[in-house]
Amino acid sequence: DNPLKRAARRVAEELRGGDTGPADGIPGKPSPESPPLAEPTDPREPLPPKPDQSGPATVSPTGQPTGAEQARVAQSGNYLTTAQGVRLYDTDHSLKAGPRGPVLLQDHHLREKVMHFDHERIPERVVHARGAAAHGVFRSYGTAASVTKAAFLAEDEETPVFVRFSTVLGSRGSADAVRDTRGFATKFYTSEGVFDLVGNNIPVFFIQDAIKFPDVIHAGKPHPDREIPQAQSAHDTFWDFVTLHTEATHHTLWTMSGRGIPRSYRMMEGFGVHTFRLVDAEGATTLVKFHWKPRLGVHSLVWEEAQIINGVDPDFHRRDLADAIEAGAYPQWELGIQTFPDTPEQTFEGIDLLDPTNIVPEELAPVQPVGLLTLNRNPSNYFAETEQVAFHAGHLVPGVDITDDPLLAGRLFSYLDTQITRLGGPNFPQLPINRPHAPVNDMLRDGMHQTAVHRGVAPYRPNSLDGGCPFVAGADAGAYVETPVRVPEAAKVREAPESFADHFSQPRRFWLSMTRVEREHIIGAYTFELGKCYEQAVRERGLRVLANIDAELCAAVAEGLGLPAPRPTEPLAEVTPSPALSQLGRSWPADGRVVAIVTGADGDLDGVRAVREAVLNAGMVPLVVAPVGGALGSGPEALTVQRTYATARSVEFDAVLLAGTPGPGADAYTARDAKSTPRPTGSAAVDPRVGLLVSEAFRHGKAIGVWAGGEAALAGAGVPADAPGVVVAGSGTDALSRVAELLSVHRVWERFTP
Ligand code: HDD
Repeated sequence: DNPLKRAARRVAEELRGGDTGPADGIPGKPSPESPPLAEPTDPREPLPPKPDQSGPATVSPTGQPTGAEQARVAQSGNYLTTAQGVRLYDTDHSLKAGPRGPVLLQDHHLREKVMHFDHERIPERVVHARGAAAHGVFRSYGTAASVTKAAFLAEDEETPVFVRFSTVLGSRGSADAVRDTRGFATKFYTSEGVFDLVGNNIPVFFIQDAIKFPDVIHAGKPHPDREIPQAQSAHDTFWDFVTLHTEATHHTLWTMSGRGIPRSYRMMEGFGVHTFRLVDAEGATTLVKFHWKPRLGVHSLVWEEAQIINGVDPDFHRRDLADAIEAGAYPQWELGIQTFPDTPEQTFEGIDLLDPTNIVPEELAPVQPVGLLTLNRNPSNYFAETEQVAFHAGHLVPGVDITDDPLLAGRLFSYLDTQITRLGGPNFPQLPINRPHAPVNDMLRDGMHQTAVHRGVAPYRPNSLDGGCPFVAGADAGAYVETPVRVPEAAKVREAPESFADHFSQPRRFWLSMTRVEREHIIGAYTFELGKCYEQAVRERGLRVLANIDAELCAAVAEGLGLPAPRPTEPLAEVTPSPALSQLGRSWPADGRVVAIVTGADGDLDGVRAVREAVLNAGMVPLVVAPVGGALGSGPEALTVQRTYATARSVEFDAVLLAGTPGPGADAYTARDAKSTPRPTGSAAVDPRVGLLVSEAFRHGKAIGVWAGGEAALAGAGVPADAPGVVVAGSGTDALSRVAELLSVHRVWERFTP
């Protein structure tokens, strides 16, 4: 008679396909005739990989098994076994002395199962813990062959790659759309060994010397006493550090701009940050900076949208990347290089190339395209690939060398070192995702998690017992030979060069290069972040830093904080703006953009069908939003409802189309809905959830198209039908064609500037 037991019995029965109760005619609810949900009893292999997970190479050019091939090691045969391959007849019950008796210690299956589970987690990355990744291919144009002998940059060379995007500050389970720098790390499995380009979506860094990395990260991570706030910089310790340590000013300004809240990983630039040295076959060298340029343009969220996303869909960027690849909308970036003569000063137009807080404006050194990256395959297993991939700034190939940037030097130590803790020992290069596609013969032996069975008796050189193998190569046989760069004669000191002391001219250039609307967003970001600090001294110091960038920026933020605007402590630099830094002013393909088609139960169904087709044909993603789930219409013409008024939220869409929307009393908004989303007073003309969707889309600068009576929803949401970017059309397809034009510039920017 225990009610809990009764409920459990009923659930179990339902799962087995027993009496499910009345179907109520609700689409999707199992009816008594539905097939039972019982477990299949025939043994079968694991499901085959989805199309996007079985893309190109499962075997590398040199015959090394990669990706899906690896599954064979742990998943062959049809029967459940122990880790030792012994078949099991039951994995649901511990071995007991009678059904009600004590569990026996001799249950080796229980102990193995729980022991393995207890150790399933590994330490998350100390920074960049949260990430999403994809496989792809890099095709080189050959344009860099004049400055480097690197094989992967030769003409038409195709190289498999694995790219991991990440946030920096948050833990592995934190949200995607936080204000932060994004990691953009690429592993090239080249024919000459692995090359990692471990970059960010911001071309400068917070610090000029790696010895300060623990300081900047301790300041940015949550406060050590309460471990809050998670995954964000809007707190006292972060602003305390970056305002005392003014070399962080340039990077901080970038994160306060739209770059800190990207719309999608697919719409971010990537940067190698440091200056690298390319080497050609004759040994001639060129200094370069690496850039990734996204085909879809660089686009951002707006702050309110980002905050809502973090609650509504914390996996926003991860989902967007995986969905796009699964749909075949493969994201692409061009790799480009800015080149500079390798002079002893290592400066270009007065800019110190060894200072990682500097950029070189593209107007002074254009970015020259050298190849195309296409991401075309989702990982098959998050842990095995995205989590276990190990990048290292020191994974270099012949033709790519480093410079004396002191930030880079420290990274060359840190990335190897961190893997020892994270991946449990020195053999992480043997993990499938980290394996080079070039032959490996390394004389490294033993250690934790050794999986190779090495042969021979002489893992040392010179030897005669293994016939002298392995041999060392010369440069002509592809050896990595360090460039014999002359080291300046100098005393050992803990000092930075004088040129590293300019902390404000580059931030000022960035600020002056922004359009009006971008500046307003930057002002909003500083006002929010400094406004979240409790310490008055930190806020005031924040304003003093801003005064050294620009008086207008400082005054606007000071006004928001209710504090006086200080005067600059040093004269403002004379700088020429770099229009290439702005995200506005061009148009881009709208591929993969998500368009909501909102309709009522009695909306224009033919119109919805036609516009849905048109959205698909334009390479975008249509999502039909209706009062409840299931289908609209019936028979073969029926349209599947992808979002309901209850599950849709504006932030998921780049544009909204309204095909007639139910007013008050329509079947959509039931008494039950009213209990969870009370109707706000004054908007009785429209379902409040549609009203919210439309008003948010409007506030966030998104294009809105209406037809067939959708105007009522505009009025109900308080959106004027003649506002910029609001299209009232005679048909859905007309509305779409105007909306698609608006999407190519990302947002209706006029809405942000009164
Ligand atoms: Fe770093 C991870 C990018 C400076 C120490 N870093 C890491 C990742 C990216 C970057 C994208 C994630 C890689 C992945 O997806 O697995 N880091 C940068 C950039 C920097 C930079 C662009 C400056 C230009 N990093 C930097 C310094 C240090 C580190 C100065 C230490 C002195 N970074 C690490 C690390 C991480 C890491 C602790 C954490 C997990 C890992 O390496 O594998 O070693």
